[in-house]
Amino acid sequence: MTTLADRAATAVDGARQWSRLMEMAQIGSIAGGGVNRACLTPLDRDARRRLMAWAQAAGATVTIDDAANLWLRREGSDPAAAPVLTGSHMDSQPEGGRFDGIYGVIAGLEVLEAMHAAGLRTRRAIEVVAWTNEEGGRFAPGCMGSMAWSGTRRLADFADARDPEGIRFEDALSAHLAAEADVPRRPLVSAPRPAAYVEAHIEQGPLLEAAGEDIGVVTGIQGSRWYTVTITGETAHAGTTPLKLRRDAVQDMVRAITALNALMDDPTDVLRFTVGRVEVAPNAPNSVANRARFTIDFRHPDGAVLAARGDAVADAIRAALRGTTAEVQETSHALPNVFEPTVVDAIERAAASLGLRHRRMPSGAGHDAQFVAPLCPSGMIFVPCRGGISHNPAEYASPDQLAAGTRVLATTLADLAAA
Ligand code: HGY
Ligand code: MN
Ligand code: MN
Repeated sequence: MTTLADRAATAVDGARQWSRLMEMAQIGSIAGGGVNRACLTPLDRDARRRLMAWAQAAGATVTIDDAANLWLRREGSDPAAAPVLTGSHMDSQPEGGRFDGIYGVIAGLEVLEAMHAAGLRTRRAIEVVAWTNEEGGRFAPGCMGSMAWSGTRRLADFADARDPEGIRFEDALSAHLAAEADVPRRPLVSAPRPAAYVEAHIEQGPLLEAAGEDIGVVTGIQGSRWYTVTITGETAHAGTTPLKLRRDAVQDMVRAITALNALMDDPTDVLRFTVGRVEVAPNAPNSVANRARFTIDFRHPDGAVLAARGDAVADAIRAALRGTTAEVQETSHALPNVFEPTVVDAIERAAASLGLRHRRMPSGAGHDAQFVAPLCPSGMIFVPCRGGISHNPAEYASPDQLAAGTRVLATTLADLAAA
């Protein structure tokens, strides 16, 4: 006897999903086959409008909340029951790929579409969410939409975050909400909270492909701490000022990063330490820099390491400086999380029922799921991506790999929405 979950998985149309992903990939496309689609931009709004139209044609209702999180809802037979939630993000890195984030949103839409086409009605409503600013590539930190929705941080905490052009997050958000004023609004904190959350995502690492497996059943997400460091010195003439009199912000930034490399040294190569953004002022070849600003992205699966080394960042920087001063601002701090068994087990059952090769594995990348997990049973489904490449235009997953992930998602959501 085929169950509703079986019928939902069977109704998933991999070609339709691929076609939509390729259509989304045209919005902000860049050389090398990738995308540059930053949050709260006209490109982001173009992609969202396309998603809204597809969702409405599939019988879903569309709303947005005060953080511009975008919600697609398929009603269940029991209006009083808490919904089951899926989704991911639509924003990309500046030199991002065609699948990071957007796959999880399109996969959620595909499940709604499959259920609509097959005339399937689950007890619980199913909602698909596109979280605002997961990447943090424009405004740091990332995951602002899911952190504001879950109450991890107040939306107001992000107001003064600025993008590389100096635009404030609050101003970009206000302009975006005005541009989407025709879309029905829902409260940022909506009741009831979801019964469960499942996010489909490319692995962004090499393990599944190397093992010849189809599905990653994600057990948890490593912790991360982000900082913005501003070093202030004094600008001076490059030709006349003796080095011993200089307060050179660039030279001290180099000294600070060298000290951080020593602090973050890990012979086992488990720890992740990245300086990905550097800004210099006055940024002229023949003026000594009076300001150097850089970001730190530090990650580790062990909360004790994350605390010990993360708490030593500011002192390590200040001890390295020669004549400048440093402001060290921690912009986000996410503890390592372990997903509780409810959703993890459901994903594993779904992968097994579809005859897919699967493994349990942690996530090295951060995801909105880590901020949803404290509110409801959560989990993630990984699909392999070529060479583990991500945050790179060469990012790739095949139509069949993505369809397999979406069939696992459909089965899992149907299972959870019947519970
Ligand atoms: O940075 C991350 O881990 C995510 O891909 N935004
Ligand atoms: Mn992502
Ligand atoms: Mn990403």
